[in-house]
Amino acid sequence: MSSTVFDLVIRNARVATATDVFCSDIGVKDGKVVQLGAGLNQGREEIDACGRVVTPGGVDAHCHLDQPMQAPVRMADDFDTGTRSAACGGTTTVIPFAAQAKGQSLRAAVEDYRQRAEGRAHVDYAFHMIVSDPTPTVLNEELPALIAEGFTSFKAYMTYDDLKLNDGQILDLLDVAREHGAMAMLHAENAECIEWLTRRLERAGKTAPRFHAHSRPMLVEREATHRAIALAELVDVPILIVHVSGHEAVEQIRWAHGHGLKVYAETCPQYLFLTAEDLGIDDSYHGARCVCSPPPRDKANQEMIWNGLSDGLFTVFSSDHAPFNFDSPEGKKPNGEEMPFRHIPNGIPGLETRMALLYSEGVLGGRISLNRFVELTATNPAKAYGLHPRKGTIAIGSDADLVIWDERDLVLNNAMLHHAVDYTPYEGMQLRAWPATTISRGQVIWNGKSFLPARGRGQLLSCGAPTLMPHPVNTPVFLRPFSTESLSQELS
Ligand code: DUC
Ligand code: ZN
Ligand code: ZN
Repeated sequence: MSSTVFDLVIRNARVATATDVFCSDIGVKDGKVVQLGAGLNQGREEIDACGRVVTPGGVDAHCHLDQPMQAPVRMADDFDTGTRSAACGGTTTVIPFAAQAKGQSLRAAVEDYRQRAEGRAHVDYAFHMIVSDPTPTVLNEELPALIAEGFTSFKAYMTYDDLKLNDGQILDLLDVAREHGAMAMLHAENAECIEWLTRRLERAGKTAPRFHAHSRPMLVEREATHRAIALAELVDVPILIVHVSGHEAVEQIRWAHGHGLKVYAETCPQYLFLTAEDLGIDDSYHGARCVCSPPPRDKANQEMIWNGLSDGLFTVFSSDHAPFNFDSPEGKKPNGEEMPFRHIPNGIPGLETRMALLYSEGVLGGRISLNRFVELTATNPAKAYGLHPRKGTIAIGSDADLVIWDERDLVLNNAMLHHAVDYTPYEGMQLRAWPATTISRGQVIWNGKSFLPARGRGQLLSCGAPTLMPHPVNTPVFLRPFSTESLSQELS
């Protein structure tokens, strides 16, 4: 290797992986990391990291880009603006959702989504599927074939009228995940409870944005989380519960871990940095900006989520970027009209801010280690969705997807962001770090000041089987209510 001419050498890096922090140069050739060590040969291009932290590029395993919506609602970010924004925030792999509409073939949904991405992305991407219509053809033919082709994860919804599945349908899907080695992601909120509460609120004239949070209390998330865990136990398959918002769902996941069940969990910045008060303390419409599901909770629950990040409960930290403009005919306040909360598009932008928020408050705030930051934002999402070790780490042979971190004070505002959304929910927040450089497969695409477009360079990644280790049983193992082992025998 001593005669290698590198395309790029990053000198004097403080390299952080999920397990180590060490000082090294990083030699890059043909888009891959090919050498780590001191005093590497000259590269065609050189960057001096000056002792700054270098992490793997972020893997945002839960974001929504250009996902078809019911007219007139439309997502503000497509693969161009979404991946531009990701890159400027230190994320070099995104995994958005190819969503099946009811009555549509799953294959057609994936093909449509492939075309939406084609030639537009600045960073690499993979797709999860959203299965909303698990017909026999989907279960027996399309899904197994798509998993074999490298689409190895799917999301099932327990709420939203146009997406939700009943327990039997979820069991069928989990069975396919087990048989074919896919990762099943569950959106856990009880649809019936939400509808019942929503109607009551509407009858009382309580339709302002803040009542969105009243319609989805933690109980509805707790119940559905418990049910999702039970369904997965019945089928004996790992699941990943997405966007966990507070302590009631956390307790269910701790319970599952205590019983040795393979339940992984994801949380998102909105559950650390927003509360239900951001949806409004009075009936003003400003809070529509922060309407997302599950809704943000309160300060005490933020602490519970921080605890889960630091003690290993959570496996993945994603943005759940769901980009709707506030003031636009296609957004939250269409043509200036204030909508009842039921009709406000659910979701907030967060692709660009995910990494810096966690680095600032988590790492520099002393709540999590640098290793845990890397694990949550890059390594584990890559493992969960079969992209590791190509993505999510800094190792010989992995893609040279890298972030050099600038530890400096800054005030977040929407004007500095690169998404196509007209607001950020984190406007005015003090941050303590931002990516100085983002490198995607050896190419600098963000230099701390300017975005260097690489439209169409992002590749569709083929995912393998999940490679996450089972969650450590770190709470006492209780007596199991029944033996999954004997159940699996009955099922096989
Ligand atoms: N909730 C979701 O389930 N998806 C997109 C955004 C949101 O708020
Ligand atoms: Zn969801
Ligand atoms: Zn989502």
